[in-house]
Amino acid sequence: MSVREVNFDGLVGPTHNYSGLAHGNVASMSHEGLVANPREAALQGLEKMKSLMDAGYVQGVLPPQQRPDLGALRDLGFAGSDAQVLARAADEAPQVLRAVCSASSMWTANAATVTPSVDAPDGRAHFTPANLQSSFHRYLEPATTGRVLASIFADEARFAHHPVLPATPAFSDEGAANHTRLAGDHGEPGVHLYVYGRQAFGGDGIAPRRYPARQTLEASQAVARQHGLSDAQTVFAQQHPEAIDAGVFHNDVIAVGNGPVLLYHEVAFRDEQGTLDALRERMASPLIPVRVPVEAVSLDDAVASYLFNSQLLSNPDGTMTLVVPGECQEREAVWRCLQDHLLAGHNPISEVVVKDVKQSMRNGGGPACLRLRVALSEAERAALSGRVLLDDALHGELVAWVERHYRDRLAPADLADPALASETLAALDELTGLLRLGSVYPFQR
Ligand code: SUG
Repeated sequence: MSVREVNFDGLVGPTHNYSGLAHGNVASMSHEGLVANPREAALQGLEKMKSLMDAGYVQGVLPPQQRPDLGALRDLGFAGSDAQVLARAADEAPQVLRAVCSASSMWTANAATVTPSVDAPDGRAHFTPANLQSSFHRYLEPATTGRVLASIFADEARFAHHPVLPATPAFSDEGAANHTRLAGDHGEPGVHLYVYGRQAFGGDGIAPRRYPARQTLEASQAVARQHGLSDAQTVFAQQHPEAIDAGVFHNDVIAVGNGPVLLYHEVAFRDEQGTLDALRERMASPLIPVRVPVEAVSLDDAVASYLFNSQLLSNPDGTMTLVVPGECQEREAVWRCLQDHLLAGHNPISEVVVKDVKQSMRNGGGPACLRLRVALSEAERAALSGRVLLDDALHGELVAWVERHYRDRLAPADLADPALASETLAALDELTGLLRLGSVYPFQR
């Protein structure tokens, strides 16, 4: 087991709040204006990381971003001191202020798409930060994401970093949330399943009508091309438009795969059979599809519970553990499906672990959204820069750091408070020291 999957969770930032910024994300839209608890959000995330580390999985951590993004406000013409910039934005463009305060970088499944070294022709692991151009608040992330990834995966002999795709609708890219690598084992060559919501150029025009499709075929193809993947290693499948219109804004809200297992809802793919056939044709090991039919879990239940936004983790004995959000316990059909269909079925899933990530869930981010998976060999893990692999000491220091710096109450009206901006900068400055990341933030440069 020299190659292991490392889950890099995003640390929730001090400005975590509910601003209703994500059109098509039912949870974000319905929780707009709620008072958030950034401290609890960060501690829930750290508790998930710690418990997975304690269970023997390799756990990494990625830092939050600098918010409020005062640079973005200045680019948009707000001038003066930091306090004046914030006050003017709050007065003249409250929606813009909310966007530049979002802690959305916590959902690191959208940070980048990663190809492990075993699949790349040059034997290096490849990274492309997602452009996240679908929404203004997330479009602000890739520049810092790129710097963070370059500072952690710094060894050029082992890691390759690609430019963000052109931030325009035709190349709309939301990263690993729409990408799944399937292989018999993490160290074996894998097949890459890219799921897109719409085709920008040509195609038959079938796309969602109600909510936006955030990933294009052209973006997925460009990422695969950057990483040097061949046709024999890739499958491009269209997400079912009905699913997007029901609130499935990323494929990871309706499917999750790991190793040879693909757990998916009947309405995940526009062409279910064609997708499975294409995977089977390419995979060296037999694919293990685990299909959840509509009769077992409706699309609405899938979206409300985030059953498929679970982490599917491989265990050394070949079994798998499914880490589900607490909301799965609250929906009877979903809980029954977990017990009767998944745990009792003929598949490697042998354990269900429930995690409380409610603060993130209210913005549409479940356990799987909170992590970026990177399969790394032992030598690659040893070559990481910074102090980003979790151990007891780092966990303890991060908990203390959160307790020292985070508020336990944040309403959208608090975002204009200049004290929040200075508190955040002080916290992040300390954090880069703790994680030994160097100067990754605009205010440090
Ligand atoms: O992009 N929510 C995020 C949630 C991302 C979840 N990620 C995955 N499925 N991989 C989004 O929709 C809401 C922020 C707000 O409303 O304040 C938000 O951006």
